[in-house]
Amino acid sequence: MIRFFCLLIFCCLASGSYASEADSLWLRMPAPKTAAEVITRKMTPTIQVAVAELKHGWRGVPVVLKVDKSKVERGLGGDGYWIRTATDGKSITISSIGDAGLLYGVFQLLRMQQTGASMNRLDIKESPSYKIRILNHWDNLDRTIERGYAGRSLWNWDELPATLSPRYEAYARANASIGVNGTVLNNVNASPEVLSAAYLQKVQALANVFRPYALKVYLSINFSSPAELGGLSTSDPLDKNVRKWWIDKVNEIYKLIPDFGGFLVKANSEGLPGPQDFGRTHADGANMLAEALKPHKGIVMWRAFVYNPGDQDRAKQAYQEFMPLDGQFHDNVIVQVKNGPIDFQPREPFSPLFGAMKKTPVMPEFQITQEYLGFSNHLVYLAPMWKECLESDTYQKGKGSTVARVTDGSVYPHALTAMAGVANIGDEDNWCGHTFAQSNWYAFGRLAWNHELSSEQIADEWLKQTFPDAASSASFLSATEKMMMESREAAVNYMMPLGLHHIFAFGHHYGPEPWCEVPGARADWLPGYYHKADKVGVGFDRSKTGSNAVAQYQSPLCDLYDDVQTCPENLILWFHHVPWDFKMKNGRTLWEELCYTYDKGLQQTRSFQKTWDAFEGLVDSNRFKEVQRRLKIQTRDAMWWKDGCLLYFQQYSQMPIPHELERPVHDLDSLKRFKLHISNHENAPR
Ligand code: BDP
Repeated sequence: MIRFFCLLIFCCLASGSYASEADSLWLRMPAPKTAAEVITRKMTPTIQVAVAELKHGWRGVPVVLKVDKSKVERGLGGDGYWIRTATDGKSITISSIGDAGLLYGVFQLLRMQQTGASMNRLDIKESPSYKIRILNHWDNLDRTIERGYAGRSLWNWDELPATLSPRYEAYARANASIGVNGTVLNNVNASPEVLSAAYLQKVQALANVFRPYALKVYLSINFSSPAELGGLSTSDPLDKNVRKWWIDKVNEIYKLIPDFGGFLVKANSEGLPGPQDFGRTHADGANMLAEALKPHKGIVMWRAFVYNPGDQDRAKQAYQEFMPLDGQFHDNVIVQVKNGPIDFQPREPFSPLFGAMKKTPVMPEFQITQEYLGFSNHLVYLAPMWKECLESDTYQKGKGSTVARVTDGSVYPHALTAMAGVANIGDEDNWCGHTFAQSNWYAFGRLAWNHELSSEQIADEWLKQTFPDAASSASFLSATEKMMMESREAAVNYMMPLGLHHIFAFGHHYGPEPWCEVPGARADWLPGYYHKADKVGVGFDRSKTGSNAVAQYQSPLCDLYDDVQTCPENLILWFHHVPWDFKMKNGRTLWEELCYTYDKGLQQTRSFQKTWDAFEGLVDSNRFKEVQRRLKIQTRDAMWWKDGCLLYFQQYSQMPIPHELERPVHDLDSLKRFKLHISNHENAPR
């Protein structure tokens, strides 16, 4: 039952759209026998959703939803909430200054119920680590998805705006449940057409569905849109007509979508147009857009993913291009920086731009879709990887200036803070391809909400909500959590241990091809550029005597990384060209360590299979078989990686694979002849 103290704005309750799709993912709440009692003074579309969620899933004392502008709530901000049990224990109040805060509070309460948290005397105040918690969809208008491995795009542009798939609302609900409050609908390699009048109508239809869930829509734009879509003779950001074109376009967007979030921009990167085409800077380009968006409170997320072919170290380029611009961006611009200096590799050091840009807000971009981590075939839980970056100390404002703290507004008091994740969502039934890939969507949202949550806690929450039946078994919970927690390091071990990076097959980034050579291809798109294997050793020398990328890090990191003896071993080949017989800390040679680590990765995938198989019967058979099938692929791939890389590097090291390790089962020549890819996986030589 719902009681309204005052005005009744909406008389019918939320859509009742809890179709089977919506009840999937981590939102498998058993319907209560009797609907919960919810008391609210105010009704808005967002509060209506909050009420419906409680009625759908809450089994407890009446809940009071209260928009409250008093001091505590003001301190928590519009998305923050306070959940507390009444002194007599007979009700729970969720209060916030904003409707969105109430919705997040409701989802928190439901999550606690689902995960068996203690409900005694609640007194929980939360506000998010980042103001903007945003998914970046790399979805094209033809419904293909760049680096997407879970089917086609959710957005059925042909049918929009007339037909609204129920999945749109289910998507918004899933995001709201983890605190994601923004979504960029289209690929950073953007087509100008997305800004056409026809597409904006479609975008408006999606924005209308998402709005009650406090999910704002943003778009990636193509910098040449004024010329390509608008027919102007130039897209020069300092040209008067170009600036007017953007102002008009932005006004047109806000007429349709009054709460439109803003633009994401990839410019002068990988061949895309940008301000440098006209002799202007990134700041000139970003500020032009920022000015158009400013009156509407819109923002610009300007990406720092830039590098040009040439002989200099690719890892240094973003820093070189962006540092001189620090302080030149308008205050509604935020620079979006990938976690590492190259490109979402299984392990990278953090990007040196974090903390170094002090006068400009900077936001981390993580990749949820597993472009470099086995697509949707490999079980790789990514929270530990993102935490590794967030917890890295940049030392830029003394000890403790972690990536998290230099981006969340605590070290530098920027009003604009954000975290982006490149989505792994498609139209496949289970949304993400691999059931366990859903945990990465979940973990992204949870970390953007609270970057202090541990990876273990997030895994635990996700497992309990995703497998509510199986997770009541303590052994299922501890074994699958252990598997998740190990999985990222396992992937590093069987793909690119010790700081190796980018030794993937050309183009698709699935299998290993350290040998890959493509006549005429850009050097920095080929593995040899990164591993630099020769008779002496392997690895990229970025020390002072090499490319000197170490100099981009603040002391003491620059010295720590510079010295091969103090460089962390898990990054040693990132920063150094290391002789094959170099003595590692455990006494093995580099070559032996490489062999042991590849082998360890393979053994870890085998142990994942064992873990999972033990739970047959506990997990519903569809999901059980799907995960089982993918774990087999993962193990076969790990074997392929290990054999491919070790046999290839052995040509240079000329050293034996330690005899106690499993022997290779492939020949290098047969591996070289075959392109291991998701689409022809089944035909791979065994
Ligand atoms: C790389 C991807 C490419 C993206 C690019 C980007 O391979 O498809 O367009 O990043 O982030 O990782 O812009």
